[in-house]
Amino acid sequence: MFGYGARAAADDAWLISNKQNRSDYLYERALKVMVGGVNSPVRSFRAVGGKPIFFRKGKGSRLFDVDGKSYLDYVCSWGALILGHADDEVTEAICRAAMEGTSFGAPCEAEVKLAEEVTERMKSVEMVRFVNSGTEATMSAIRLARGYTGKKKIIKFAGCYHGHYDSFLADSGSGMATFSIPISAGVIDDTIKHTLTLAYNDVAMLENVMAEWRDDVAAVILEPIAGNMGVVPASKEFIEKARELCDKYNSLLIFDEVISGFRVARGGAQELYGIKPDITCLGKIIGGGMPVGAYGGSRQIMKHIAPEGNVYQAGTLAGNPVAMSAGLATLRKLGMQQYEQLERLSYMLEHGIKAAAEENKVSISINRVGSMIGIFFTDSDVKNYVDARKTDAKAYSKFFHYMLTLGVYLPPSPFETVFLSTSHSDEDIRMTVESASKAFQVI
Ligand code: HOZ
Repeated sequence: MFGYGARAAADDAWLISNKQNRSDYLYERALKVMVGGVNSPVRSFRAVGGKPIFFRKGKGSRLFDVDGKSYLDYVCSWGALILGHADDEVTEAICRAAMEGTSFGAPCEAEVKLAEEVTERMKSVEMVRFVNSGTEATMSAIRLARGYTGKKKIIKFAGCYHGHYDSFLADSGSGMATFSIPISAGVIDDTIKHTLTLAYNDVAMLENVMAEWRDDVAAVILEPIAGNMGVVPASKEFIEKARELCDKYNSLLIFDEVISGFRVARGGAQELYGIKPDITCLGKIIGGGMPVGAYGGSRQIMKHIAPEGNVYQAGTLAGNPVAMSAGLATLRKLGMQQYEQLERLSYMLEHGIKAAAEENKVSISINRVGSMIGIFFTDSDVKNYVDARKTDAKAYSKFFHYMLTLGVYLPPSPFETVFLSTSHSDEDIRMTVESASKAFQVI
């Protein structure tokens, strides 16, 4: 039936006779061989209940599950797919690169081109080092900041998520928020004692703590537009103060733009705020859907990394031609017109959902920056993690499942971001708002 060969034919016969769908069947098999049936916690649906959906393919704004049902996708591989699924040019770039070899473990042309594209777009980034995930990028950025400054402490903010490196796994967003895990087991006190976690957007707290630890802070790391506690943008005052204090105390300012980089503007969130961080961490979009990460900054800082300096970091698949080509094809398609289109559609979605909620007397609060949207089921503004946690998680779950039955795939957690792609159409948005309106009537 699906053309998967003899095993699939037998499976199909079994599924039909047992009236079971293929997604549930795969989930059962997955549970036996993969922890929670998944390879990353949030996608398990544990936060919203029910079973995760197994997908067969994606094209444009749509995902198709293994049972043939299609969904409008607002996860977009957690923001990586800004052009939508299987964009023709990105796919072609991947295939062309793969046919000439997937990894050389040696330099290639595509990595030079992608580095040039990134440094041209982000003025604070003169040099870049490619890695294979956002976690690697932030982990390496912290090592660089410590090696460069000779200091130990890092300041981070509750609700921001910087990947799963030990130093970051306290009061963090994404899966840690979703599953209410304050500090990950396995992270030892000796490591976490050098992490100071403060309230996001709290200028006074940052000033006080920086003054208290004035000689010890290697870096302040933040998501300028937090996308892992829902969407919570930093205030301009907060970002400016972080820059000012890092300069004052000789600490490095690290922007984690793994999500916001090249999503909210051509030059990332730093372009919107007009602030230059010392180190920028990237991921997602710069891999065009392939695994990737990067960190970059001024020549002066970056030259401390090996082989020029003594901060060590390495990677077998780093800069591989497939991921580099996919990222390059993606960035080259992202000009002003694409950002304007994303803004227009995202505005339509934001206002459509707000109006539908109001009509149905459902309290929601929406934060949006470009094509990043956070929907909170609360009537108060959301400016930090404490505010974000006031969202009615049960209402979100009901909303999520109702939307799913209507063919709209939202993030399976109230603490993640709704992403749009350039493949989403006006009609997609209209259909989504209509669905939201129906969902608000029943939740
Ligand atoms: N941490 C990512 C979301 N911010 C990925 C979640 C997942 O795939 O489960």
